[in-house]
Amino acid sequence: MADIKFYTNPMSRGQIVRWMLEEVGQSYDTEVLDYASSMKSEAYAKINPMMKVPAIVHRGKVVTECAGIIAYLADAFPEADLAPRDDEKADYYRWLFFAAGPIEQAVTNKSAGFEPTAEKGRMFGYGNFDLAVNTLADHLAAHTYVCGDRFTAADVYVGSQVMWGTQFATLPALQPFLDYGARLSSRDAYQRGKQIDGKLIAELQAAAS
Ligand SMILES: N[C@@H](CCC(=O)N[C@@H](CS)C(=O)NCC(=O)O)C(=O)O
Repeated sequence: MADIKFYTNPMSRGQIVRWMLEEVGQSYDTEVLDYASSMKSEAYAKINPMMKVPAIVHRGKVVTECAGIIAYLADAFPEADLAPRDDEKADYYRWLFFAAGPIEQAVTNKSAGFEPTAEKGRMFGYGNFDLAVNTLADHLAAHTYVCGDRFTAADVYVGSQVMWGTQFATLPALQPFLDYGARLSSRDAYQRGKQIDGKLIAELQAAAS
């Protein structure tokens, strides 16, 4: 049994954590949960009372929230060299939280058909969709990775948001997003994660047909 237990569904944000687990290079056990049944079971509610995936358990501690899991794994396995160095911390925390807060909210609200009025924008952490999205795009246009020249764990989260968003058109296909996505998707760990989840998706589809 591996030290890390990973609860996921291959068609979920769990893909983000899968990529990070592959970057970290530690062994982990995967438990695939079904949206309608095992994710809503009493047993899983004890792990994540939100009854959502992903979640990990490591050394008896539960971590949920993709961005939280990614930052946790980067710290727990320093040998992977994905946690920020001192001079990277400002960018690392700033953009990790920006992607998990304002960007995620801007995208999900817009996808759900809701956009705050200009006046109400003051109440929303992201202000308005275009402002939040262009702020991130401007940073990525000027930097190879979130923290500059070096890939860090923040890129797993920010990159996932960007790649997912441009692929499903919930984010505009801005050139800085496309270029950044191309840099990240050529990583071996990203490709391995995709392959594992792709195989799991195929198995689930075969079992359902
Ligand atoms: N804030 C959470 C969001 C997790 C989340 O919404 N997961 C979705 C799948 S992508 C889920 O489990 N949905 C099932 C449900 O709510 O019933 C994170 O970042 O991990």
